[in-house]
Amino acid sequence: MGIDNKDTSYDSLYKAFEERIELLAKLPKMDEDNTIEKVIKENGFSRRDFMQWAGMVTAMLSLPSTFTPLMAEAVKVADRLPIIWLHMAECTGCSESLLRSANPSIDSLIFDYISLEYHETLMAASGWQAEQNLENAMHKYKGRYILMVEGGIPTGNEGSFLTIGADGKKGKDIAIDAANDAAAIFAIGTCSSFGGVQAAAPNPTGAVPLSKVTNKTVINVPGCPPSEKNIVGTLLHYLLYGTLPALDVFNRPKWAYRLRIHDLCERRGHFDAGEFVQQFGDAGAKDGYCLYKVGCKGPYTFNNCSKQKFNQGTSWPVQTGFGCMGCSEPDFWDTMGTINEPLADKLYHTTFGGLGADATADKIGIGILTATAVGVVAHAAISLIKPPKEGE
Ligand code: FSX
Ligand code: SF4
Ligand code: F3S
Repeated sequence: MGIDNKDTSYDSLYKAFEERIELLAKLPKMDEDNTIEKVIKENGFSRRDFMQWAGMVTAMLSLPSTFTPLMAEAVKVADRLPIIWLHMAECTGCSESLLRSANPSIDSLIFDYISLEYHETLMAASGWQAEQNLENAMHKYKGRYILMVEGGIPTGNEGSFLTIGADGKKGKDIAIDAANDAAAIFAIGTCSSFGGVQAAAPNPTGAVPLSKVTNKTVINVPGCPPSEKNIVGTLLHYLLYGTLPALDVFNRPKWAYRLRIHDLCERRGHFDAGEFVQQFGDAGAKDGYCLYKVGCKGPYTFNNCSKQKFNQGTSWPVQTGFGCMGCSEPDFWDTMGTINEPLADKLYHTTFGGLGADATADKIGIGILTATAVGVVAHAAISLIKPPKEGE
């Protein structure tokens, strides 16, 4: 954002956000009878809960707490932005994780409130009517809608592995058309961001990331699935700034994917002290030791799970006692396995082409290296493949 002087720039940023909210408020409300207050109240949340949530999102986006009331205002006008959500090749876990929890979080309620003009899992329409709805939404909100795509795009056999509707329209063509007229494009989940499970070797359908079929900028929000916070945060960031966020080398928003899982992990003290779970169920596992030796890929994975967690902050993979699988990294199905073994033990076909951690595999196993050295090596491997992108 080019912030030189903190106080002044926050003042001007605050003003810019206010102007943006005012502008959005002038756009037509999609459903006159709906208000965010109503949605929140009907689902058993108080205004206080809502403001606490707004404070949390404000902090997550690295904004000062004085921006909290503005965040709450921004949510109110979030229903002015029409959203088209496409499903390609995937498991629908991204939608499910966001929308189908037994106790909906405020994050998922935001999706009840915003204008999801087209979402195959949620809409009542089917068949011809559904296809018509998509065409209508793309036409009516041309250049103004946000496109969210879940799933990899099969391109093999000219894209015929994924066809939708009675006309057999190819998923690839639908995604390209929808991207052409979108104001902003978000790839939701690892499949859409990087290809995901269907792009894993031998990738029989030729599945590719969304960014490979459109020339427009795609913001990747990976994770299999991504947390509801990262999806909603990406939307609110766009809503407030009106521009795309600062991105890392894989086009992931830096505010969410800047740090490694390992950096803020609650078991990090045990890693540094050389205290590892050697096998599931052992004494170390009961004491919450580090899961590196039973396969945790936290040192190689950039995401905010260890801070933001899932299911309203209830838990996250490592807290449950199972290591991170690296699900927000490109090609993690092929490169981060075997799941229950350290990456360092893999001697072939690895993310880093045998660099860094791999070279030390046997040494870690027989305890020659200290835990700190493991950290240094892991870090070195990451630095080799992920040079930071300059500029915000
Ligand atoms: Fe992929 Fe989303 Fe994994 Fe599933 O659909 S990111 S397979 S959780 O749900 O795209
Ligand atoms: Fe946490 Fe995994 Fe790092 Fe251990 S290796 S500290 S469990 S992220
Ligand atoms: Fe995925 Fe690892 Fe987070 S497996 S959900 S990036 S802890």
